[in-house]
Amino acid sequence: MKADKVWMDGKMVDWDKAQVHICTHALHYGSGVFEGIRAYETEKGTAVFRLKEHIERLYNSAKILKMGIPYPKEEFKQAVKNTIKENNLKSCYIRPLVYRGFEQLGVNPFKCPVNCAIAVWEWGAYLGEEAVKKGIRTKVSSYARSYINSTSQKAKICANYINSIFAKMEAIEAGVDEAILLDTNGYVTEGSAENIFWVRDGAIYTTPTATVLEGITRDSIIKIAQDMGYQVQEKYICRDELYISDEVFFTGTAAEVTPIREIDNYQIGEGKRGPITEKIQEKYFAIVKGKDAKYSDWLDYI
Ligand code: PPE
Repeated sequence: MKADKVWMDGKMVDWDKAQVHICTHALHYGSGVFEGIRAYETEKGTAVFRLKEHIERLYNSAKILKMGIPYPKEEFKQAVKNTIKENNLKSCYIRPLVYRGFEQLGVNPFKCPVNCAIAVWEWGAYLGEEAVKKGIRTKVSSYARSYINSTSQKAKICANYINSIFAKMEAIEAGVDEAILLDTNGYVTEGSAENIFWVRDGAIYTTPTATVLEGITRDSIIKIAQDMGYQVQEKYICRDELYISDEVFFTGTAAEVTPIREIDNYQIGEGKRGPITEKIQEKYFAIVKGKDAKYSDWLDYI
């Protein structure tokens, strides 16, 4: 993983010099917020997918963590596009980070400056090329999604990801690809870094957003599926409903649309990518690559 330049507090810095002080507040306490965005190569050049919504969520995350971002949103959006241009990347993953920097340590963050950075790099299929076509194996985690009053799931806070990291480590050591986390009441929430959808009798379901990240891919998939004529409903379910679903899939900027073929050693449907998942996946990839004019509003050309 490497690119040429990283945008740091308004300046383009060499990749190898994009460093912070060891006493950076966020490094010790996770006091930062971030975004994950993708830009895709299209016939009309590189386009960032739903940049506006991602920047909106970044500013909302910062608001929840009481950090004022010292740039207007338009300027931040332009900085994202400039960073892609500066690195000459046709398609890439984009990681904006807003974090409490170095002034002093101690839990109180208010004395520390708010620093901003944007890194971009080439990142292929999150769970592997095979995963997109064949689906992945998963397990329900023994780690519950952080209790709703212990943190904020609406904010993409760095520290939240320790919950995801525990679940992911457990999944990998159990020999599967990804974890599915339940909430503290036992209801299905999401993957370590993906929202979850399931299909039963031709209808599509996903979890309500109260206890999960308001995924931008999730929102895109709901709209796409409805436009394709499917009914999409939000529903709280227990793990057993996933076991008997016809199809299950993950969505996320990094994971895109990834089919799930196994959960806790239960085969899901035919044990491969399901037909509805495949149709939605095809549509999603066509849209992000600028091949569907109906959704051109979602693309921001650099
Ligand atoms: N839930 C969580 C917990 C999550 O981290 C993500 C994105 C999603 C749902 C899907 O959200 P969206 O990307 O807006 O559709 N996870 C990001 C980070 C992944 C990483 O490993 O880093 C991502 O997909 O970019």
